[in-house]
Amino acid sequence: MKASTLRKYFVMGSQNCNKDPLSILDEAIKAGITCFQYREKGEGALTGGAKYSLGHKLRQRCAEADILFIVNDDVELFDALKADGIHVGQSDRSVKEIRSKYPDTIIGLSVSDRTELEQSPVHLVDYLGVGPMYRTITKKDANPVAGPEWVKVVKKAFPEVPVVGIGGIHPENAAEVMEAGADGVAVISAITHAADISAVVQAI
Ligand code: 3NM
Repeated sequence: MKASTLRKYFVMGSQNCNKDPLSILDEAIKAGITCFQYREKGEGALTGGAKYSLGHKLRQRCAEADILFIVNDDVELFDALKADGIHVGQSDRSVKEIRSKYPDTIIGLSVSDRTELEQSPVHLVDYLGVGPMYRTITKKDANPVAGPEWVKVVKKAFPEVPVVGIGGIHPENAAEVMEAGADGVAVISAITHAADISAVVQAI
């Protein structure tokens, strides 16, 4: 994948939204996001048919706009929606297993510290999600803040692998993450809770 595709990476599930997720995605696409991840997870998240149904609509919107559509964690949903890729955390399905079944799909992996990085099959993934950059209230079980320094460490260890920072990123601190060497920034609440989505996406 082209690293520049990660530049403005919007992550969202219905549990992050206080208005219609489809209209939020539409506004974000119009404003210039470069990648989208459907992350229906945590308190209040949809399950089963409702999760699929929203995913299907979001997937269609991304296909129409030619925006990469990534599914978080749920391999069956990724398959059913014919998503462009899947993003997994350390305790989700194994990267090796996913790669052997889907040789050509985009796989993203979250890494939060050196031990995770050392133990990860980085050669099998297309990009790394590194965080949390800053304090986040969106992910209740987030690891301790690693900060933009963590981007530098990961980029030094794997200069060829695209890296996207995540966690507490908003227009005022996004540049710091990019200056640390990230290829992009991934945000949830900065966009889902924005009074003016277009302004926030452009400012990022
Ligand atoms: N992963 P917000 S932090 C989904 O550190 C997620 O791996 C993280 O939400 C990690 O942009 C996080 O609202 C939540 O802070 C990001």
